[in-house]
Amino acid sequence: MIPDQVILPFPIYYSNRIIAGFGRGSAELGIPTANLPVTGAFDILEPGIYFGWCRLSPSEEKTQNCENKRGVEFNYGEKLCGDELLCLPMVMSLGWNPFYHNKEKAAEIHILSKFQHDFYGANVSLVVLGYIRPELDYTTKEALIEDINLDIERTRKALALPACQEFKDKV
Ligand code: RBF
Ligand code: MG
Repeated sequence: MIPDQVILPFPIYYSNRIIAGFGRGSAELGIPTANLPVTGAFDILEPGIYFGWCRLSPSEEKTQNCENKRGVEFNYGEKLCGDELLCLPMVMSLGWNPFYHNKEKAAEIHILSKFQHDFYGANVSLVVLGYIRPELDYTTKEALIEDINLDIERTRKALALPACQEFKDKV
């Protein structure tokens, strides 16, 4: 069968605001992710694990931009400070999370950096620079976590290359 999603050329630029996710990243996997609306390029892009750079900033627009079933508190990024506002490395999962059988395509980024507070509603600009692997199903949560840690390692190595450094601060 012909896949219904396409492979796009890198760099892929994307801007939007952070939405509420499934509440599993931090709580269940110990790997926090910031969720993004699946719009524009992410709507048509082939699912998989990607890496690139991202930048967060406080949003002037103080309206919730999504359904918020979990009732998370939106601070619109107003607590972001210091290095949290720099261009930072990120690894992105795009797709249906086969391990969790999601019904909708989700885009979520894990930023390779520590944050003092949540930043639901913050602005995010990012550039996707490369593809790592397809989304996979796993028999255990531990196996998924192990692969995510490998993705993080690969992301660090790839972003250290001059070809990727070139795009730092372009978002
Ligand atoms: N979920 C999957 O079901 N299969 C995967 O292969 C997978 N890979 C991921 C790789 C990275 C780098 C990240 C950040 C997440 C990945 N996830 C994957 C999504 C994970 O299940 C999700 O972040 C949590 O369930 C929280 O929504
Ligand atoms: Mg999340």
